[in-house]
Amino acid sequence: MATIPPRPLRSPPAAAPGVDEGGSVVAERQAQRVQPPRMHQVVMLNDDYTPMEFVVVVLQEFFGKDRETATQIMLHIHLDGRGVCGIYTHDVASTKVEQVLAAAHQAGHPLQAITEPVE
Ligand code: TYC
Repeated sequence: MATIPPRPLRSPPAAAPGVDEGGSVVAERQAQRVQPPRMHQVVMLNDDYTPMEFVVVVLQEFFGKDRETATQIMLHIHLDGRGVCGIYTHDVASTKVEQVLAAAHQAGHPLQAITEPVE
């Protein structure tokens, strides 16, 4: 049975000329620049029904806040209508929102959270 020969190791093509050693026209290679991932903030919204204590526990459980910080964020949301709970990659932020909504739904509270791209 025929096997596929390994690809020969080659040095990368020179960037400047558009012609390689064999005379073929080659595409010039772009320097690769890896962008940092776009970040997303999880924003929690105020409502009139969710108990303050529930919000404080959610902020501790899902956002890793200590009790004092969680209380400050909760009071900020209560007074301002919304507040940032944390900033994450898109996947992680979406998971946090799902966790908050599931916990709120299970407890019978209308608490809402959303993600927003940062910048
Ligand atoms: N406003 C609620 C109350 O008075 C408390 C609350 C705070 C609700 C923050 C939601 O995201 C929230 N019980």
